[in-house]
Amino acid sequence: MERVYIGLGSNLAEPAEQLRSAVAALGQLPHTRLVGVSAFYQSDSLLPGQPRYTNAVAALDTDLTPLTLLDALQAIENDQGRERLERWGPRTLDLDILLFGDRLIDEPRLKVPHYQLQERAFVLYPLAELAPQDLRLADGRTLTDLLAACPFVGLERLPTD
Ligand code: PH2
Ligand code: MG
Ligand code: MG
Repeated sequence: MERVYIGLGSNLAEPAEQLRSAVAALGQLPHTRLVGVSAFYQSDSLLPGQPRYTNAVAALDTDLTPLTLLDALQAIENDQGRERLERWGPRTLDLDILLFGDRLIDEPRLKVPHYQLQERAFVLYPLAELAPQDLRLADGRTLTDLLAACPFVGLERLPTD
């Protein structure tokens, strides 16, 4: 089994509900165990003029291959009404593979680590709730280093229930 971190995001159609449904679906994936889910965080979209996003991170242990997991995540996105009209358009559900063990993956369909992991507070702070602070990326930087370079600005951590 390998530890995988998934970024969840939604800015359409009751985002928190979308994330809760997605977490339930992640818990049903074959050959996979859902290990943890962060709190939900709200923030403005990186692209102006879109509704605010709700984001979270989930930790999985899986025996699936990266591309099989990607297929399964895209099936969950589609089940929850994801329409792929424009790159970076608003979406009911976005499931991104952030980290897959310590693998570096550079395939047309999948790049891991996720390319903007380092700069995105809405990824790093929920990730830090689940991952060890000494988690190290391929460039040698730890999660602690990344957090220090990425202030907790514009994020609202929602109360957990
Ligand atoms: N995802 C995007 C574009 N902008 N902004 C926030 N706050 N959260 C996201 O997940 C997000 C975004 C495209 O994937
Ligand atoms: Mg994304
Ligand atoms: Mg995506």
